[in-house]
Amino acid sequence: MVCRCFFLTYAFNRIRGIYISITNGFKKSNKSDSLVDVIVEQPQERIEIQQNIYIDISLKKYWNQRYRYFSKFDEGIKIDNEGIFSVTPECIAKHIANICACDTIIDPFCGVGGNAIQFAFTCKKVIAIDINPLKIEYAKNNARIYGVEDRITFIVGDFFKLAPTLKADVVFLSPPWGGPNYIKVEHYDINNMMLYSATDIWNTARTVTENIAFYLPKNTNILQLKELCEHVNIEYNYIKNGRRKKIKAITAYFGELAFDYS
Ligand code: MGP
Ligand code: SAH
Repeated sequence: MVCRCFFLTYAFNRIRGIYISITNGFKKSNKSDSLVDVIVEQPQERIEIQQNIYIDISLKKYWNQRYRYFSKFDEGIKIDNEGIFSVTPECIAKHIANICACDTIIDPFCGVGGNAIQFAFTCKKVIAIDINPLKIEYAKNNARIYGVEDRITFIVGDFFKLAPTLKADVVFLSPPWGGPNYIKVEHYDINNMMLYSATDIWNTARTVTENIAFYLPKNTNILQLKELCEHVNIEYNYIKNGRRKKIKAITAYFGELAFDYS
């Protein structure tokens, strides 16, 4: 007989601004005569961003950098787990926005808006797309805090499906890299380690324009970028902390962006 024992408890305690929630995971019992799935309680501490918005405590190193991501963080920025480990630091987003300045730019993986907000200061029109409606809700909120909500067209959708309907001068690509573990390999394979292969993303973007900026892991296998297109300019994106410089990511520029960039 297969019996399934299912119990779920949810405890919620407040300890000095940090909340503790109890999430559940399955553990198979080692009884040979029956298959019993027991839910094991695994305490997961969470950090409260705003009322009812939390991120996992395991992402604390990103939380500690929140003002790097959004200098106006305390004015009501909304962000989630994926948002906080993926957002482009504000000074890097500003820099990329200056290089990508144009009439119409598309940010097809906009997340919580780190790049889209900065594009709104340098481009006439910004189209910000994300497949996750919550990201678009947060990106809109965050754009409002920076006073640029009205200058961005937000779309919930799948970039690969929307691409044939899009027109723009520049496409900026900041896709999911597979989470914080991207750094565990020496040479990050952009065709096999991301949710979508870089070649697929790049080929889709090229149906819109040749002017592409691609934000990628700092350990990216550079040869793979050259395989996408011989003419590419690769920029290392550093952040200064006092006298120390720390590399955060790379940006590859293609098309006229590669010619313009010096
Ligand atoms: P990181 O290397 O994971 O963390 O991310 P940290 O603490 O800045 O680096 P450390 O070396 O000091 O430990 C660096 C930056 O890469 C983040 O701020 C994001 O801008 C970007 N980034 C990281 N991830 C996991 C993603 C991702 O999945 N997608 C995108 N688009 N950007 C990411
Ligand atoms: N540059 C952003 C972070 C992007 S994170 C910032 O600075 O805030 C990558 C985003 O791509 C995630 O929010 C994820 O929801 C979105 N995404 C994943 N697949 C997608 C798809 N097929 N189409 C559009 N967005 C997608």
